[in-house]
Amino acid sequence: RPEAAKKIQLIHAPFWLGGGRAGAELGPESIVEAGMKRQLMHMGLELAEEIVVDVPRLAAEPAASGTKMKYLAEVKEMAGLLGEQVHRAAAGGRFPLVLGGDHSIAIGTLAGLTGHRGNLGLIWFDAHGDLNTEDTTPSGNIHGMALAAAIGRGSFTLADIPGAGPFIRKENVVIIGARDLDPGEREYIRAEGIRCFTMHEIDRMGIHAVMEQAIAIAGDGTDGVHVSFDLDVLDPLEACGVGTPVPGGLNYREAHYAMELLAESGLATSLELVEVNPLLDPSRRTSRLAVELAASLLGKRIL
Ligand code: Z70
Ligand code: MN
Ligand code: MN
Ligand code: MN
Repeated sequence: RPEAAKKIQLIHAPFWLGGGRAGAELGPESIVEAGMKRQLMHMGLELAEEIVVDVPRLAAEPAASGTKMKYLAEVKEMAGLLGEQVHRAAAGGRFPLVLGGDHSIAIGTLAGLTGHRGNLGLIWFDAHGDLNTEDTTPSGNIHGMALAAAIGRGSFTLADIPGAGPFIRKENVVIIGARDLDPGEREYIRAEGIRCFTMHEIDRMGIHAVMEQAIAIAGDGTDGVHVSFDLDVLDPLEACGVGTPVPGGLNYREAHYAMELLAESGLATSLELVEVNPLLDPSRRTSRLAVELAASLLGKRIL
């Protein structure tokens, strides 16, 4: 079992411009209202004073920015500000727990984490690949390019964010739960041998074997592992409050079991929960799920 209880640093990243659909900026508040702090304290975890990053919240559609990437200037600003806070938390020995926001916030989280750790592993739970570039994106939405930026693919990468460290090595990246990949993403995953456990692999191997391999890949020679959790990896029947629902995702038990295995491994050094859009889920069930999944990753057990 992992060592002493960690001190958790909650960081709100109320940003929606990377997903192009308003409502994701309400995710952090919604997740806290669903009981995140209560739950973590109940588990005996220490909480640092939470941080709300002052990200750009409104923007006119970019005029003549000369790029297909929507709101690029705002994404860069957000990533710089978020990265600073994440770096400070990690350097201070706290466990960064970042609440999004659309998935473009991962660019900020990873800028901060790589600024502190030179060799980070990355587990990317997502229905999507988020491996598009300016040239392959079908939408222009930067949340669909966040993983590409992290590994240095494309014209906009982690290197464009002040304070970022080295790119994440492709060899230490794992995608879990993919079921909606664009042609350019599929081609790249095949050509580069990116480890991608699609829903097909999860059905074939079971979530236990998938997670064992994922933990081995992300942990191989790395000095920390970041878990980037897009709630749309879950089946929309379990979590409807996401911007881009895709049928056939992880069920409640698979997702929890995956988090429990990560807790047992003691490997995860940071977590982010993204793409919660409470406007699409008046029941707030998706936000409650986010709380429960974080709790499981941080060591909550049934017995
Ligand atoms: C599509 C694109 C995406 C999240 C949707 C969708 C990407 N591949 N990512 N929702 N989290 O526009 O690039
Ligand atoms: Mn995503
Ligand atoms: Mn540092
Ligand atoms: Mn997604």
